[in-house]
Amino acid sequence: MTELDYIVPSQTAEPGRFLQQMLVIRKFEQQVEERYRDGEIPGFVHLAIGQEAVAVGACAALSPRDVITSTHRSHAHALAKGSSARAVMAELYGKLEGCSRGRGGSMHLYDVERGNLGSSAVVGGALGIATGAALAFSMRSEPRVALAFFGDGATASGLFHESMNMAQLWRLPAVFLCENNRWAESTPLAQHSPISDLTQRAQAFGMTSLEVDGQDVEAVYRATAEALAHARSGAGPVFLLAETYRLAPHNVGDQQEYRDKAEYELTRATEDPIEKLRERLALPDERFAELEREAELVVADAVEFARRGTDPDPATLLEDVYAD
Ligand SMILES: Cc1ncc(C[n+]2csc(CCOP(=O)(O)OP(=O)(O)O)c2C)c(N)n1
Ligand SMILES: [Mg+2]
Repeated sequence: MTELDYIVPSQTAEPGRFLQQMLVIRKFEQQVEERYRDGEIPGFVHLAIGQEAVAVGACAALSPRDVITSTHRSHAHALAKGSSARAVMAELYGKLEGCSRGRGGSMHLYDVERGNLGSSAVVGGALGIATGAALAFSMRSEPRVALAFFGDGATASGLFHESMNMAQLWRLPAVFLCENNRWAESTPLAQHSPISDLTQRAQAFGMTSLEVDGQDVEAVYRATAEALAHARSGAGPVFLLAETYRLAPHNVGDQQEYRDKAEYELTRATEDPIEKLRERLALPDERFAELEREAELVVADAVEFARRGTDPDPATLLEDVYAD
């Protein structure tokens, strides 16, 4: 077993593999929370606990040359797309060995080699990048698709509407994957969106839409495969709505005073995608505990790697900075 054995997407719908990947991501994020609270990780940290099935199911359906863009809640996407736990952890620690060479931190994970065109701290900010990539694939007649992950809150941003409009107009090979966790920071969906059915956002552009239970990793895999096939065939982009739950605060340190505590605890108890798959597979407790231990080893190795990493030289701060 190596760290890469765990992280590289399987390109198959093998549920045992999905479980391993989701466990690595969960343990990774739990460890990040601890390291952050201990002051080892700078900046802000947003965890995707509860949303692992979306990242894992979607990325498993992608072909290796397909690309993704991500958000401020980016660790799960990067790991599911194939970045190693070491490279992502080192990035969170701001080290040269990190996937963005220590310049990005938690909200700016890039790994172009593995098709991750980057995450953005600007809500909706990466949608234009995914649309641009899809335009490039279309102009070069390459059979590739760009998949953008974004949240329900991002559907209120201008760039979302521009990107959807252009992608549909030019029939671009793009998948717009909206992770509807029903919150934009402390604002519930009903207070930031005039419509509760977000597929209506796609209807406004005449775009095909699909809906999926984002807590069911196998369903996410199948729905993404369908969306990708549509986009790859030249039939145009797809808006894929994954209904999911943020089973954690918005960011580490958020007290969630805006959230009903009883409802939150109930959702945590009933909507955990890892527990759901574990039950469906009827996995014996010993086997599950073994998988948990293996995932913890991958993460412990990543933390040690990050701690041993190199601090970037401040004199290089302005290298690779482009401004128009
Ligand atoms: C343009 C912009 N406006 C506001 C913010 C502050 N902000 C950070 S995350 C967030 C909520 C985003 O909600 P959503 O898109 O649903 O993603 P989620 O946090 O639920 O994953 C906001 C408003 C920002 N980063 N960028
Ligand atoms: Mg949200």
